[in-house]
Amino acid sequence: MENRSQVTKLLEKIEKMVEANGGEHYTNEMFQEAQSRILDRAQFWSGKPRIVLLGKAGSGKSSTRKIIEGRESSEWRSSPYSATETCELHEAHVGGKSMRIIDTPGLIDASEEKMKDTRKKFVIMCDPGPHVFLLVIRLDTRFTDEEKNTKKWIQKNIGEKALRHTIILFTDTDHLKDKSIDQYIDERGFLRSLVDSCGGRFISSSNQENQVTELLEKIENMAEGNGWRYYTNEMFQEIIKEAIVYEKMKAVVVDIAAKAGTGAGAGVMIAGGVVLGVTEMVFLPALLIVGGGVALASAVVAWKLLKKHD
Ligand SMILES: Nc1nc2c(ncn2[C@@H]2O[C@H](COP(=O)(O)OP(=O)(O)O)[C@@H](O)[C@H]2O)c(=O)[nH]1
Ligand SMILES: [Mg+2]
Repeated sequence: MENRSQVTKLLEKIEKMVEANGGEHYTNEMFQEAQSRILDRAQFWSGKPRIVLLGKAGSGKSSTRKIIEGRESSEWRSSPYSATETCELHEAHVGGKSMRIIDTPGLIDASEEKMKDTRKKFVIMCDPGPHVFLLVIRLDTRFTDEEKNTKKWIQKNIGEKALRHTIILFTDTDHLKDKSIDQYIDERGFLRSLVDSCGGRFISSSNQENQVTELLEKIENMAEGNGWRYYTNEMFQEIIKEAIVYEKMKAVVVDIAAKAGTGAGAGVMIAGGVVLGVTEMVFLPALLIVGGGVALASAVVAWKLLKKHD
């Protein structure tokens, strides 16, 4: 403090702040609340939250992932385009925060069959459920009907409440020219409605310096609003359950194949059939008791059953 006028200014500021806070002062309870929020946030990040990238092929999902990972500068045009063929699980660490990112091929514009296959893969990768859907939308396009129906698509194929876990990221914002992003959204009913359904959460890739910081903040605030819970629904749980059963069955079949001929295989298979409680497996023990040779044959039958789940 250099002089008394500074002291006066400080006192004025304090007065204003106290007034703005409705005359409340900082209590021990407020301190504890702030402490527990800090703790919740730290716990959230140490659990490596799972983030799924959604959007059309070429919308900028992989570029976004690389920017979060700190692997790519924002010089878009310099990087050659290579389409992501399947779901990929990546880990990113930013300023002491860790997260898992599931990069996906275009889902919204894929055929029903491809979409279901990709959905199964990303659901398994983010077992027991994702915390965030990062929906990447490129502005440099004439929006197709599929894109205009993104909201409905998410509700139908991911689930009604998935929008509560969704943040939109707009890429290729040079396309805005003189418009603000808000103007651009307002001029397009489907974007306005989508953004509103996502609780107004969106960021734009034009803010390149702060894009990641802004994203992390948005993720944190949204997760807090969702009670730090990840998203799941019956369909997700069913997919995960099937995958777990599949893995167990595979382990049993491999074990049987290895032990065939010793007689030990039959025991394992029976135990496996009972433990798993898989209806398709019920008839297998009968075949197995006969002996090693048959055990191997039935392992092949089981293997074929497994293949059906692929
Ligand atoms: N101009 C511009 N190009 C972008 C932007 N984001 C991605 N790209 C480019 O668009 C192409 C497709 O991006 P990519 O991230 O692979 O799309 P993905 O198929 O959704 O993973 C690449 O050539 C990127 O360099 C952006 O915000 N602005
Ligand atoms: Mg990609």
